[in-house]
Parts: sequence; structure tokens; C-alpha cells
Amino acid sequence: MLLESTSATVSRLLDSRVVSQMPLGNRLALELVRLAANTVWVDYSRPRISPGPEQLLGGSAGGLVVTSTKSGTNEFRGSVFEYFRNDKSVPLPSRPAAHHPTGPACGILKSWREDTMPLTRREAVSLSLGAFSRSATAAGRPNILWLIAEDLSPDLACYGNRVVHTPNLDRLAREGMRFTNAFVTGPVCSASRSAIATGMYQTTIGAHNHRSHRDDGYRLPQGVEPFTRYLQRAGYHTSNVINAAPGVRGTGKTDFNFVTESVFDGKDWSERRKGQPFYAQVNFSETHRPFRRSPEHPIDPSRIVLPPYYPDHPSVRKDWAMYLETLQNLDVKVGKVLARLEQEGLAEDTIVFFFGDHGRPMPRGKQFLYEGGIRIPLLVRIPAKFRPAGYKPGGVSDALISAIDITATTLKLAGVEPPAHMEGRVFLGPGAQRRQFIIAARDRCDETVDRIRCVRTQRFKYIRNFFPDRPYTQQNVYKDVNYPTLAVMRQLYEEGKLSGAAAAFLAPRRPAEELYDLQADPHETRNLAEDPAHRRTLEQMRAILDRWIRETGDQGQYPEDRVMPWDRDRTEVDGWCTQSGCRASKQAGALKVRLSGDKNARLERAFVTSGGDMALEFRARSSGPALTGLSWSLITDIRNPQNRCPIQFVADGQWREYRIPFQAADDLAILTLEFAPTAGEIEFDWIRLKRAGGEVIKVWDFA
Ligand SMILES: [Ca+2]
Ligand SMILES: [Ca+2]
Repeated sequence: MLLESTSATVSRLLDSRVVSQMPLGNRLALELVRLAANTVWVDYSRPRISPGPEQLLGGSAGGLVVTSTKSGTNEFRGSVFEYFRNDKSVPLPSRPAAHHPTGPACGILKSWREDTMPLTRREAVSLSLGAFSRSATAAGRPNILWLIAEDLSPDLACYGNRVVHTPNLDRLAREGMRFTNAFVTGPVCSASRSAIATGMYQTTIGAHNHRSHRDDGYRLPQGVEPFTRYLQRAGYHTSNVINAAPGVRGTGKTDFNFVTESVFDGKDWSERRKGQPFYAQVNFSETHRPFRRSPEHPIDPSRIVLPPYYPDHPSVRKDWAMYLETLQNLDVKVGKVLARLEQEGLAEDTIVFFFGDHGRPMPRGKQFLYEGGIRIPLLVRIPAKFRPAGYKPGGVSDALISAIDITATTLKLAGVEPPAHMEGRVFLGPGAQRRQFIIAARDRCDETVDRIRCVRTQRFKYIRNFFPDRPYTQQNVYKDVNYPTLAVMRQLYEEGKLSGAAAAFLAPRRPAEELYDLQADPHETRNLAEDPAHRRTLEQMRAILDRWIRETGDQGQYPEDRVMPWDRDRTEVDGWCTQSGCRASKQAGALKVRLSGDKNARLERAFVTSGGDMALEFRARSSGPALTGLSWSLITDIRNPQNRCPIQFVADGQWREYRIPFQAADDLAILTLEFAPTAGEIEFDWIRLKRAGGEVIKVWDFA
């Protein structure tokens, strides 16, 4: 309670740089010191009241200013405190006995309330005196349905995209409310979904490294559980729906990065008892790569408006058009699920949430903390009898919302008080809170070790790169053989043809800090971190992040102690990638592939070029395993290549040259060499891609 208004003050400073200083009773001040536990608080306007550790003072002022509120009211009537930290003298925290906060650390979690402020008295009254509380009891409890899309940014027509055709989602937006500033806490499936499932930052619960806990029995911190358990205890039937509607199959995906049981009661709301309210979620696969065409509404690549941080290249336009066509397929399926609700007479009893699990699978999207990675569509349709005051069908809200707030709000709408430790905030109905900022975190994704954090307010985004010596585009096989746009960017960068923000994204290093003014620069292309005019904003954002890291016990500050078994085979040599069953290395001027005998072993290279008659040539040798075939993905069928031809390989240990002619009917995107399931080694001296007329497109000589 006492710490709740920090961000409000920070925000006021950001807005006006005026700080009010009003008297505050000693009791309240001392309580503030006590709550702050290991931190040092200094009275801004009067002599120090901190309990003594002045030796920690010094260095630069963190710039975080705390105003306390008077308990029980929503007015700001406090003194102003300034928080100092000596960056140089505070040692890095040692690894705790457990990887996650338990016991006393949970107390710290409970005190973390800085990201929100209470609504003003008038706002609170207007929301809580609405029809919600009365009708929730009079008309029974609402059913709640989550429609969860993969890898989706707000690229729907109702969010302003003029090329895409999304009538069902647009209708949901008209009948519900559309939120324009919703963000996930992590830009990758398992981290984000673990956070949403618990209402906790993935960094708090140790779920931050992508799929790190699939096989190690990792449990959630004491007291933290999937939010569906609260609904189950309140009498709800919970399901992760598979047969969602005719022709619509939910994936049933959870992708939780922890071990748990009894998250769902079943696989469909039809399994509930008579009269029992339900919570259900449908997980759609569509917008995850590989993309699929939408024959009913083909999208003309020439009409695409590309973000300015991509090169305007025909293949990039085609890749983006495929993403939007896939999104149209998602829209059709969402329409069918909503139609089922109506046919079953449930539409007027069911609150529907639609959102993405993180942003679009494109460079600077998924796995990054730019808007493309963390900003998601969020539509919430509440039937008339459950609508809280202030909720307007067809309305649009630019309130800052974190995906973990969807969790807390769902509980609240179901009449369940979110538990005190939950970091998500209620954003609709009684007890609604307004965020002053959201925080997002990215840690290891697949084989790619990274740590990035961001703070985003309505106007600014602050990004901290903990590994500035590594490129944004360090090796990540998943992205390198799935994103043709990334392949195009790599190729153009190599040729010196990339400029501006696109070139910065491919650079060998990155800045330690980034600051963007999203009002002036919504695509985050002008880093203001070094701009003296924004020095104070930078310091304030830094301080917010520092405090969040400390208070939530951000687990990303501790290195991981093992390599995930499924990441070991992800290797890359000059862009030639392996994922399972083999490893690539460069030795004596050759690419050497060591095969384990796995039947899925492949060597893949993303290379984007216009289609036509061409040939892959290579010089190779092996005294055991054989190459069996070449397949080539076009930009329209990535990961589902329709084209393959066999290779007559001679495994006699001698160097031999091979030539495999093939025809690419559209832009070539990925070349895949397939191996027989035999353990051993194959070496490639060089590989060449040529046009049928003899023009050499690309040579890899592994020098
Ligand atoms: Ca996803
Ligand atoms: Ca060579």
C-alpha cells in the first residue's frame, strides 16, 4: 500500500518534473523504511530517517522518487523520498539456495506494487458502483473463454491494418472493447505462457529461460499455482479445448515452463456439470510459423506497408503477406468458435478474451522487446449483464496492460479475489488499477543466451541489453531457418546494402541501453539513450528497472547451470544449420557434419533469391553416411516443402562433385540436405548455388 504510488510520482516527474512535498507523520515514514527492507530511504525534504546504513549512500542518485500515500485513501499526501543506490558498491547478489523466491522473498513480492497506482477516488467509485457487482450475483457467474493466438501483433483490420481481412475479430472488437497498449511479459511462448498461467512475471517464478524446465521436475515457488486452480476451487469447470467448433481444432498447448498437475478439468466446456460456470481456453496454431496461404483472400504483397526497420525487398513483402494471410485463417477459426457459443446459447453468459501469446514471428518481433515482440492485440467482450461501469462495447482503451493482468482480471470477473502474491493487476471492474508502466523480459531462447529487460510507459520505452557485446542476431537456428525476412537482411548486410535501423539490427554489437520516444518514433528507430535532452527520463527508467529487478528477485541475474539437451544439436556454420541428430563444425576448410544416426538429421540453409531453374553443386566425401535428397522451400511453403529430389551419393571416402538441378516456382527460401540414418561423418569442401545458365548465385567454401 505504502509503496504503491512510486510510479505515479515517477510518471508525474516524467510529465511535469514537479514534485509536491507535503508533511508526513513519522509513523508512516518509519513504516515505509521497514517495508523497504534492505533498501535505503532518504527523506527528501527533512533529515534522514533511514535506520543507519548510510555507508551505502554515494555514487549517483538513482533518481527514483517515492511518495507515500496515506493508508486507506487514494490521495497523494506524502513526503517525497529519493532512493539512492551506489552502483559500484552493491555486490551482485549470490545465487539463492533455491532458484526461486520462497519464504521471506515472498514477502517482498507482496510489497511490489510500484507498477500500478490506485485509481482516483472518482474513477474507483465510477467503476465499482456499476452493474457488475449486483448482476454477478443476481444473474450467476459468467463463463470466461480465452481465445489465445500464437505469435501475433496487433495487425488486425480493427487495429488499423488496411490490407488484412479479419471480419470476425473486428466484430468481436465492435461488440467488446479493444485495448491498444497490451504487452506480454516475455516475447516467447513458454516464458509468456508461464507468466499468464500464474499471473506472475516469468522472471519471478524461474520460468524465464525458454523451455528450461521440461524435464527437470521444476516446481513453482511455494504458494504460486496456475490461476485455474483458484477458479476450480470457486466451482468453475476449467478446460483447454481441443474440438472447439466444427473444423476448428485447438492445440491444447500449455508450454508451461514448470511442472504442475490438474491445471484443467477437461478438454471442453461441454464436460461441465449442469449449471456449472466454465473457464475455457482455445489455443490456435495458425499464426505460428510455418504460415499458410488464405486462398479466399490472397494478399497482394505490393500493398503491404512494411515497418521502416526492414529493407523494402520483394521477398520481405511476400513473407509479410503470408503472415497476414495466416492471420486471416485464424480469423475464420475464431469466427467458428464464437458461432458455436451463440448456437449453444452461451454468448450472453460468456466473457470472451482474445489475445496473442507474444508478438509476430519476424526480426525485431518474437524474442525481442521491441513493440513487434511484446505488443499484442487484446479484445474483451463482456455480455451486457456482467459489464462493469466504464466498460463500453466498441470502446477503445489505451491503458497500459500487462498480459499477467488478463489473469488477475479473469479471476476478479469470476468473483475470485486475486491472491496477494499475484503480480498481475485487475484492469476492469471493481478494484481496477491503472499501470504507469509495464515491464518485459527476455532470457535464453533455444540455444541463444541473452538477457534483455524493458520498461515501457505510455510515451517511452527503455531497453537494457545485458550482453551488448553480442549481436541482436546471434545464432538462433529456429529463426535462421524459419524467417526469410531475416535471411534477406543477413544477405543484404553482407553485401553492404542495408542501412538505418535495419543495419543497426544486424550489427556485430548493440548498445547497452536504448531509449525511444514512442510518440515521435513509434517504430523505435532513433535511440535517445545518449541524448542529453532525455537524460532525466533515462535515469528514471533505469531506476524503475533496477528496483523491479531487486524487488521481484529477477531470476535472470543468475546464470543457468546446464545446457538443454534439445539445444545441443543446434549448430550453425556459415548459416548452414542443424537441429537434431547431427552437429556441424568447420574443419580444415570444410564443413563437417557429425551424424548420430537419427532419421531426422538435416542440414539446412536459408537463402532467399528469386525463383527459376537452378542447381545446387557441392564437393563432398563420406565413408559411411549418405546424402539421400535435396528439398527446397519456397517463400510460400516454408517447413512444408512440396519439392524434393533424390541424391545419388557415393559413400566411398573419396572427394566427389555433385550437381543437383532443380526448379523453384517462387522465391527460393530454404535449402535442405537430408541424410540417411547412419552414424558417422560427411564433409563438404564447398557448396554452390547457380542459375541454370551458369550464373553463380552464392558460394560457401568454408575457408
Ligand atoms: Ca507463441
Ligand atoms: Ca573449402
